[in-house]
Amino acid sequence: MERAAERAARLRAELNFHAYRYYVLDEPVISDEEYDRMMRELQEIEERHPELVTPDSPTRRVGAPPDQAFQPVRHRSRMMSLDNVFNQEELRAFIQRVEGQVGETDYICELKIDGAGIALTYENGVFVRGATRGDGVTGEDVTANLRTVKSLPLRLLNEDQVGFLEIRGEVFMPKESFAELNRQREEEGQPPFANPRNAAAGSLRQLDPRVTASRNLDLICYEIGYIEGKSFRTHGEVLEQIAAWGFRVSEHWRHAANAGEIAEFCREWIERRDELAYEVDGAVIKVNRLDLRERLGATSKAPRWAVAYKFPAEEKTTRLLDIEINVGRTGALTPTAVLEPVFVGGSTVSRATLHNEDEIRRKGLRIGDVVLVHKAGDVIPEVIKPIVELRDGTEREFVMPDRCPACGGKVYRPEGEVVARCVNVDCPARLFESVLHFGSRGAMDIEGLGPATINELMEKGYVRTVEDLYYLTEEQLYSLTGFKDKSVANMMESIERSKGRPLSRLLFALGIRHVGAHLAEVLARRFRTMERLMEADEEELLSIEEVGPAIAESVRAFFSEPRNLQLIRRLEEAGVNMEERGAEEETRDLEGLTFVLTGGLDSMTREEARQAIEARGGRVSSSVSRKTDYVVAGKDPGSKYDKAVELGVKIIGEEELLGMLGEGRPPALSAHEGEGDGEGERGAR
Ligand code: 3BD
Repeated sequence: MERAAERAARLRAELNFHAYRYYVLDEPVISDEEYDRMMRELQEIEERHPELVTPDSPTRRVGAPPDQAFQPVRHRSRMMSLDNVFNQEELRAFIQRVEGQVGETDYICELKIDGAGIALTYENGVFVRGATRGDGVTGEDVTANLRTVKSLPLRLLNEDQVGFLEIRGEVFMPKESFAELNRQREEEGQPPFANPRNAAAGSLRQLDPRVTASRNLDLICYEIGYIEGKSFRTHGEVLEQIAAWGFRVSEHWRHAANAGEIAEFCREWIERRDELAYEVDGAVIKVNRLDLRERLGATSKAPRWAVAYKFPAEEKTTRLLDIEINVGRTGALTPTAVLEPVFVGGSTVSRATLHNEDEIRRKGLRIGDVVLVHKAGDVIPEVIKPIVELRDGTEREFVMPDRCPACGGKVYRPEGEVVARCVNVDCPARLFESVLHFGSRGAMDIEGLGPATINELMEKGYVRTVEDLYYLTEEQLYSLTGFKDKSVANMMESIERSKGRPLSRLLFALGIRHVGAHLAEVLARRFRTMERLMEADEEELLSIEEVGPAIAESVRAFFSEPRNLQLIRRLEEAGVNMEERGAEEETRDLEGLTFVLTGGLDSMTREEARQAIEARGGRVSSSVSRKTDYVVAGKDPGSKYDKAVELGVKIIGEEELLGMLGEGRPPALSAHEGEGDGEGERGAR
């Protein structure tokens, strides 16, 4: 027994050391076979003597799922955000501000890894807890999943009596593993992750640690969140200590004596970022001396001693293989670039909209060109320009077809407009898009009505118009690929349920030009029934604050088209609701008040909050101004919160908002009286 305990302790220590050599230093000193042999021996001992298992045992990297998923964890100290700068000038302003306060100083430059922020707790040198950043104050306990990250030390190396330690860093998925994971997911019919950051965050939130273990996550650490009984003079010393404990620290951090050296670091890595195995979206510049950091302090969210220098959107070249035409719901023909897949700005791009014919001319694109593609973070990819020097004469000019590629119908481009449209109302591509939109979540929300089903319904001739959806028979559904008792019953049930949606959803679902989800609600609230809306003349429509001439005309035109009147009649005959229910007892006690929402709410999404406020006559604007009456600050509020403080706009929390939406009266306005419409969007333009 004594011998088994000693042997297990020795194996654990050796295995942890070799994992460090292999995963952190990338310099193994024993063979894989030797490592596996030791691991098996330890597993055998632990099986025979379960009482000998310790939390830092390498056999515990993949353990049982935790009893309850993701308990909230309050961080020892707040995990702050970082302010961003986007160019050299803003960087210099940051340095000037710092040095104006504490005098000339030096800095540490790090790469900003595009991953998920985490905090790791060690007690007496042993890893006991790992949490996501969350909103910076409270994160989620993902200990079991973090244990599977091979470069995470289960026990500190060279620990000299650190009772309590919290280390912060970034969990990330290397570019290659990300691409491989997405390939696999697409094969299995799962949606790909948009970028490596989402993939890392998603992998950390798996209920089963075995899934996390399969994801090839890695970890780079950069900060001590909390430590007992040890102090440091500079950030450089901190990074060296973190590395000495056995964590992976970026191999590219650099000391910079002045602004010039910082700029040099940024310039170099903007150039060299593709050499890295992981995605970076910028550099983090930090004041080196910890005593100066203390003097500089922090705002409510971010330290004043550090800043993120965001790298410009990445640009890559690839080949423009073809230009395809997409026919939208309104018949608009949108040319789409088909690209040789290229990894840019954190994801793989193979298609990009080219907007319209004029854009293609303006950029001078030809099919077959090598083109420059640009993508920043989550924004849609864009084709910037052709590399004219690389042409070999085989490139072809693009010509907009004069016939619709879907139905062969005539394409019409009105004088002065940029958009070419298929004018055939029965065009299958238009019908497909119309049906897809009609059943989508913000519209009639017909669960299970996806693109493949719609295609088949159209091919079989069961759906020739939108309203045909409500006349489908069980027999027809049984004839669809893969439809059995349960799927047929489910589909019938979701179609039936959709009949009860309020008028606002129906108006949006109809796809009337300029009538988006918001305007549909405005119209439904005002007219309450389809009948009343259909009777409304232009003048009445124009009397609504948010309706301008273009919208009024489009609504009138829609209801004067005989085909549309037939559509509505057949929907009604099928039993589709034509009223905005609950409109009678509506209270409009928030009329004239403008709200701005920032941060996450617990009891509802921001979209639900917007709808609830609007249902009571209030307005929700996207930016804070002096005309804003209330800023509703949820969890981890953004810059709108700071703006509200600056302008003296009244800030309320979720509780108070719920009070206003319930029985309560609006709390007293401290800053100024509400005066109705602020700045912000009007109508559809
Ligand atoms: C990195 C804050 C400070 C300790 C605050 C200066 C914002 C994500 O490689 N240093 C790094 C990296 C991130 C950092 C700090 N150094 N904060 C850093 C960071 N080398 N990525 N971050 N974070 C981490 C964040 N995360 C989610 C939502 C909002 N902010």
